Amino acid sequence: MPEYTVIATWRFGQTAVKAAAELLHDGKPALDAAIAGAQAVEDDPDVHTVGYGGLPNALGTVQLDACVMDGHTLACGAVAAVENVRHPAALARRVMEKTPHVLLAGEGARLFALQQGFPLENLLTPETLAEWQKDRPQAPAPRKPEHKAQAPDGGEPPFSHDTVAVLALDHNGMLGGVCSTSGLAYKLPGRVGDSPLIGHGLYVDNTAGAAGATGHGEEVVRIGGSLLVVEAMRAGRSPQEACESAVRRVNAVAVRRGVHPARVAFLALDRKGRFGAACTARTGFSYALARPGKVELLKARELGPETK
Ligand code: SD4
Repeated sequence: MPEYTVIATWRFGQTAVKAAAELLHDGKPALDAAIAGAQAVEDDPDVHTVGYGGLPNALGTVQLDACVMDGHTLACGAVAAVENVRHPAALARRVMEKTPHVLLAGEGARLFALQQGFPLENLLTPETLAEWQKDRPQAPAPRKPEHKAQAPDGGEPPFSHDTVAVLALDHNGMLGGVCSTSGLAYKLPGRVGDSPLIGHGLYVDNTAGAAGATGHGEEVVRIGGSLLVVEAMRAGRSPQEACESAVRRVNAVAVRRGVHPARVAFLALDRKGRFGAACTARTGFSYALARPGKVELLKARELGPETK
């Protein structure tokens, strides 16, 4: 049997890869493992950018985005701007398995959750409520992306938005992936980023590889980020080269639009278990890796617009 491999975004990705590795170790499918990994982060109230305890939108409501994708069948499902559902990745899987659709949004996603037996709950914690009350915008206008919340790595620059993307390769050589987030803190109600959009926040295809994104969703969507990474692997680039090529594209577009610096990161995994990650300058992106017998936290290569 080939070795399993699982990678996940940010420092809290360690929680995800540990949970996913337990399933992969037992021979479970990649998608099951990736969802279990994301769910462990969704459940963590101290992660203020994913699931329960995620920072709310401008109105003080937590709206979550998530998607899942199976690399063998290209089956996929997603939910966007869903409220009161703690496990949006699991709900995205139900969209994939129980409906003819790919994406359910807002109230429709919440009603579907109810119909599927998901409990509806308040996702604000005392901490995120206090934080929102303190920083409450006067009008429901989008805040600048840089917010004074600390980066999960405790380093510069401050980030108020981080997504968990989990990419897994199982013993059968199958790839599966998940992306789950509360999106930008204090976003406009109804704002949807890259994370629930197949091809943007996540793309998984056994015939080429898997990729996930984190960072400013608008900049990821603009370039079709994760699909771009996967197609670069299909064209023969390694996962590392593919991530770097997508970051270069983000940088070039941001410079062209005069909005530099964009803060975006990609990670990628192929069926040989090769992986890679890259991010734009000063993003400080770290990611977690689990393979049999080891869990590591790695730093992604940073590329500025001037980097060749
Ligand atoms: C979004 N990409 O909603 C997500 C947020 C994120 O690091 O990943 N931040 O735009």
